[in-house]
Amino acid sequence: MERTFVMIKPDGVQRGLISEILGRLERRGLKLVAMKFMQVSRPLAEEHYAIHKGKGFYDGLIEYITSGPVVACVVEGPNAIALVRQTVGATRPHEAAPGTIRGDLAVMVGRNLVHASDGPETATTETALWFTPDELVEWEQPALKWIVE
Ligand code: IDP
Ligand code: MG
Repeated sequence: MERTFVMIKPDGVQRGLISEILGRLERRGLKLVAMKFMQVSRPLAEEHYAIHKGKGFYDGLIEYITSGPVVACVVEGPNAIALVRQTVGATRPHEAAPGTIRGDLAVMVGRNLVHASDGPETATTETALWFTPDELVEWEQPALKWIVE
């Protein structure tokens, strides 16, 4: 079973879209294994977005992510990484398909509501960056037998 890291960015929290965004992932059939509501420190934001350092939007991105609380999560499921990226939609909301979170709820790349790991490597490193191993909860979800064959 695959796991991926998801974060509702400060605009999602400020706009009251936590339940809307988490609800879409929950209803899709993904299993929550970790979640916390937190203010992101500058060092954490810089490490999380290290790959974008030096790009024109980097400073604004760090300001954005540290501007208010976020909801950090890990979700699990078959092909969870691809499923979540698909449900989140394209980076630029005007290119995101209707039915996706960004395609339905956002208009600008700099306020695109949610982060999701883009591959197995980032899913692993981002999960380890945002959560300690004991924050990942092992639990049984009987309804999963109706979702995962
Ligand atoms: P992703 O979030 O879809 O994986 P990335 O290309 O990894 O997209 O970019 C990370 C984040 O940086 C985006 O979600 C967005 O918040 C921000 N970002 C990317 N490109 C731009 C831009 O051109 N202007 C402003 N912000 C940007
Ligand atoms: Mg990315």
